[in-house]
Amino acid sequence: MSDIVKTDKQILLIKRAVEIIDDCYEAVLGYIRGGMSEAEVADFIEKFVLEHGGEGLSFDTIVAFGAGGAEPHHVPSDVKLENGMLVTIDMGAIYGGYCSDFTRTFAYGEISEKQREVYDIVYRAQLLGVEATKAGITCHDLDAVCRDYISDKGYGDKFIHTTGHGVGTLIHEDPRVGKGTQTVLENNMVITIEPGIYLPGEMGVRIEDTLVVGEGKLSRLGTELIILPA
Ligand SMILES: [Mn+2]
Repeated sequence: MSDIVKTDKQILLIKRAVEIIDDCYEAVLGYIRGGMSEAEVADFIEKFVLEHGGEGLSFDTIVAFGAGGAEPHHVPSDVKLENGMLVTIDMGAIYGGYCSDFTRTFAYGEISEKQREVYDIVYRAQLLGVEATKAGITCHDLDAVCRDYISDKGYGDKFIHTTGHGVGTLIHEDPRVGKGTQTVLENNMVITIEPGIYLPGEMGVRIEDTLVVGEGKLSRLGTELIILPA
């Protein structure tokens, strides 16, 4: 595990790992089609990362269609993409020994009011968490920013993991951005903000960025809902 406060050089490596994954996500949006399986999309991601300077994946890529999105650690399967599904992709690249971590959920075709509503809640919670990521806040309080918003909207019991974690040479490092962690954020710590809502058998939404404390989120990609035509 790397030190909790990163050096400028380490941060440059993480930024490059984020750039590779931003490029990869844009490529996925151009590649994905109805009838493809989760596993096919995961294979595309691995090839893309390796062909664009990544030394490897930070962790096994998660590609989840529809109800699969309700499992935070879903393993890509032969389930096929159909109209009306939400798609969650959680992936990271390693560059110079350092990891990136990135999740987006997007819509394929026509989605329901409920899917839009759940997306909007996670979207707003994640923006609040990104805004609150500043030196001086405790990890407990930062977790509460996302958790309280989701709870106020009625989905508190469906946000079943911590808000985030440190990132470095390992994909999960200190600090744990969760309830009870009294670590105070300092500039040049690198953490994720990744709230989610999971409705078993139905759907899930997670949105994640990697951030440098004192600098903000590293991805150039926004988090507004993208709807790909079916
Ligand atoms: Mn993560």
